[in-house]
Amino acid sequence: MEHLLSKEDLDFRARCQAYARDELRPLAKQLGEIDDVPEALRTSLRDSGLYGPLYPKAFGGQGLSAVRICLAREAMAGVFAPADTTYAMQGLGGYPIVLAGSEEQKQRFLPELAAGRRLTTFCLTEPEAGSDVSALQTTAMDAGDHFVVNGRKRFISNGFSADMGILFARTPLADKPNAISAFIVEKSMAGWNVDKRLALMASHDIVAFEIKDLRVPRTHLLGPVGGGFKLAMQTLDLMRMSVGAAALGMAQTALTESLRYSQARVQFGQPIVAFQSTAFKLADMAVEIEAARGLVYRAALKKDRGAADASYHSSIAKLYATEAAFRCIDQAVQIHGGVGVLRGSTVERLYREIRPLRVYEGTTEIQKVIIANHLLKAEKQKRK
Ligand code: COS
Repeated sequence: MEHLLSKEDLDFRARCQAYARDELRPLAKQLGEIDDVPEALRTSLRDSGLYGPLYPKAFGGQGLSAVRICLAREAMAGVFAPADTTYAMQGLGGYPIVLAGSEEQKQRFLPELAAGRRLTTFCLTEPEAGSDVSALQTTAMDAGDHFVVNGRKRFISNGFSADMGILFARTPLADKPNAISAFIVEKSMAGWNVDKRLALMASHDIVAFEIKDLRVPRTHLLGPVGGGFKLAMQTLDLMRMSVGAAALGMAQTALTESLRYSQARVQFGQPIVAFQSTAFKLADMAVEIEAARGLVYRAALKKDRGAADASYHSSIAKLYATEAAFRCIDQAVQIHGGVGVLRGSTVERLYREIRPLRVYEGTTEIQKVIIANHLLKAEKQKRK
């Protein structure tokens, strides 16, 4: 893919890799498995300047770039997954403001987010609305100068540590009873309470919210009433391909570890890499990683060039890269044998860390729905 990236993008990639190697790796060792965003991680990410590509230059960013978001996630995820998650949430919880925010909202929130002075999150999922976003039950009732929100949110990443977030709720209109709207919510608002911290199989700050009579000023309504569903979908269009990039980073670490281990580990009088059954696993991993890299960066380039089918390619990239990374990491565990299932080994940690990526931001099955719908729609247009 190198030839498709600009010199500036390649320089950015080198910066991300150096940051991951020199800053994040020691930090990961120091912090271990975590379920929040400790101050040391907040500060490190803030000082890295890597939030820049998530935001336009006019609001303190370095210019929104899907390619660079992917490069940053790929570099971070293989080294310290919680850093990658925090980064991704800064995108999911910031991009809706970039897309739909008023000038005032943009001026107020985006520079803070771009500089990492505030952490944000994306409050979409509910107990009864996971894959089926349109089944949201949280309501925001119009009370003139404010909305009153009641409901529940679940599986909200960075929900414990975030200072603010984008909340999606039903705003029933006479002609549109199922309308969904988006709001900017802040931790300081009374009624936004963490109900429960959830324990995932791998390091993750993730919570459930109980929302009781949360008063959200009208000035915090994001985009038009009823515009929330499309805004959520457009946000996912950008961020899904970057989940593929994170998977890629994890798979690459699994391959690097497997290359090292299989040359050092001797069984039956020779390094296990001398057995074709091991060498072929390494080859299979390399093929899957290269294929995933191609799909992820093609999707990102399409997004940056404003291609009409960027959403379709984002789903393809997310689906393939997360599934391929899962297969690679599983092979890495097999190559490592007993060490691979030893709690705390790198590949054991990756095995737990990769699994949620096939679920969050749309399961593999939801990506297939989007891909198939795109194919059918394109076919229909051709016939017209
Ligand atoms: N961009 C802009 N508009 C979009 C869109 C997109 N990517 N995807 C859908 N829309 C629009 C459609 O064009 C349609 O508009 P009209 O009503 O004007 O025709 C509307 O939104 C409804 O679309 P659709 O009928 O496809 O909605 P569905 O309820 O069938 O749901 C899926 C579509 C399944 C794709 C959606 O619910 C989804 O992405 N689910 C997964 C959610 C997810 O990723 N959850 C994880 C949360 S974040 S960790």
